Amino acid sequence: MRRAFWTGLFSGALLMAPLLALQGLGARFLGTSFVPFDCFDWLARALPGRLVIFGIESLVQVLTALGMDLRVSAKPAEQLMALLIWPALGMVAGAVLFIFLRRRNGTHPYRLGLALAALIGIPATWVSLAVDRTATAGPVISGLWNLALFAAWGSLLALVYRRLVGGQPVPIGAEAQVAGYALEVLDRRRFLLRLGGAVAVVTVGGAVLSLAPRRLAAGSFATPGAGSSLRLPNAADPLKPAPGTRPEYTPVSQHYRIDIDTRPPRLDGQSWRLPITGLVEHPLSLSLEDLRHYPARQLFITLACISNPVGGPLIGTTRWTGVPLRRVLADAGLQPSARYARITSADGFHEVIAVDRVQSDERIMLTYAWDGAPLPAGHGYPLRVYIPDGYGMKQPKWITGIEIIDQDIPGYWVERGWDALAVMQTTSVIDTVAADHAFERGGGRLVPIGGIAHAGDRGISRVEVRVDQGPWVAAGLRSPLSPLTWVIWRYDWPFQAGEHNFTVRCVDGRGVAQIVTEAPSYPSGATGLHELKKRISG
Ligand SMILES: Nc1nc2c(c(=O)[nH]1)N[C@H]1C(S)=C(S)[C@@H](COP(=O)(O)O)O[C@H]1N2
Ligand SMILES: [Mo]
Repeated sequence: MRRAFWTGLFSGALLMAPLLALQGLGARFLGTSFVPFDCFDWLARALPGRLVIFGIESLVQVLTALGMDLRVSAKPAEQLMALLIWPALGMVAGAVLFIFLRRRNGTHPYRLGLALAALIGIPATWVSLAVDRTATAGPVISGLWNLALFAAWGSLLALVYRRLVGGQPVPIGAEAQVAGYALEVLDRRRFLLRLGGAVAVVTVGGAVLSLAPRRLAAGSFATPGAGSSLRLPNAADPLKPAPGTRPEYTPVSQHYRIDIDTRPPRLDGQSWRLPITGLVEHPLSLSLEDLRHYPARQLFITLACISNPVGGPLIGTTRWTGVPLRRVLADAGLQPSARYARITSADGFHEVIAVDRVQSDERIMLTYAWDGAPLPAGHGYPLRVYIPDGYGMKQPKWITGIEIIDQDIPGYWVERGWDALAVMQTTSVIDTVAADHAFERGGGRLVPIGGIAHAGDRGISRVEVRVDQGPWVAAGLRSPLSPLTWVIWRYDWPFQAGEHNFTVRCVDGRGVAQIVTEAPSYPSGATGLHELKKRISG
């Protein structure tokens, strides 16, 4: 019984590896739906919001504890979780199947293996077909391919049972029994070797091939931006960032990315249209070309995620190009009862913004370019919206429609308990204490300390730094790229060797001080002061 249990456990999990690899291979070369990611995305929607947030926060904590860069590691980690669910499920399924078979003396292993595969495979394939947005093959091909793979998994499991647990009829007579046993062991070994080899080859081969880079469709999202050659508006500012301060203008490739799915939806910019419907005089259906015909507006913008911990990496600055939403709405003509614009996305994300606010704020902008190039696929191609002063959770990417309605409806994350306004918290961060760049001035040695401060569209009027329990000292401020971006600050500290605690705080442009009380990001964005401990040698 114990052998049945352990063999079932291991083989159930192990055989999931080639199954996943072949599913990946199908997704890559046949364009079939990818069951593990689809099921994960479905779970993220179906499970209670609180549980999902707990999952995300735990993941962030684990990655941070491991010293990983969240901007690049969060999505792969999520995808890894989506994959690892399957060996875990395979373990349970394998153990249950083998114990069950053992109890029934191994009758009908194939029938039961297939039944188990159906129990898992049919709902999983069904979910995959229902939520998938990346498959290019039809549902029949996707469905058959994935079901066939699950069936193969179930049959192989049955085969393993027969060869490793079920046992051959034992010859009669003591000597013959020993010989028979030795033969049986040999036979098992050979089977194990062959099976292990096949599993390894299929898994590694499938994984390598399915991860091979894909050539992007011409003219879509891979165009390089203008960032490197762009002359920034504050280039002449005499205050230079302390060495080690993050780049003031974030390269798009390093801009953080947060979205609800394991993979961004891929939209075709040629056939894409923006329908503007509901309480309008003339419903519109705009192409990307139509939007580019409006006078373009460019804004330097700092975007942050409400899940960003104090001092965290989920914040970035680039140049957004688009058309003010109110210009477009004016062409649609609002009916007198129009109150809210409901923006929907290809991934099922949605948010609502008050029409009054749109009318009074030119900066609310349908955005089609970042850093002078079409939005990258992961950042919302072909269209996203910008809404000043709010966290990213209020600002849909991959927009597929705008409907004008007469009542407020909670958006995707608001439905899940996050702050309905999600106004960006005022925050300040120490990026660097550049002990290696100490320099002489006025007879003393100074160590440059620097970082960023940000307060939505409210600006920053003051940043102060404290070393240990000393006084708060004002830092110098660099003029920002725009009133909507972070501000770079710098303080040249009269150097003292030893271990020190550095703390920063700031005041927004309206004179309101940063909140000192520590709060987690859920539900309204993290608050508290950023601190850094550093040993400075003499
Ligand atoms: N359609 C859609 N839009 C979305 C999201 C999403 O999951 N789907 N995530 C939001 C969140 S929570 C944030 S922080 C920003 C992140 O934008 P970025 O990934 O381009 O940095 O997009 C917002 N817009
Ligand atoms: Mo976010």
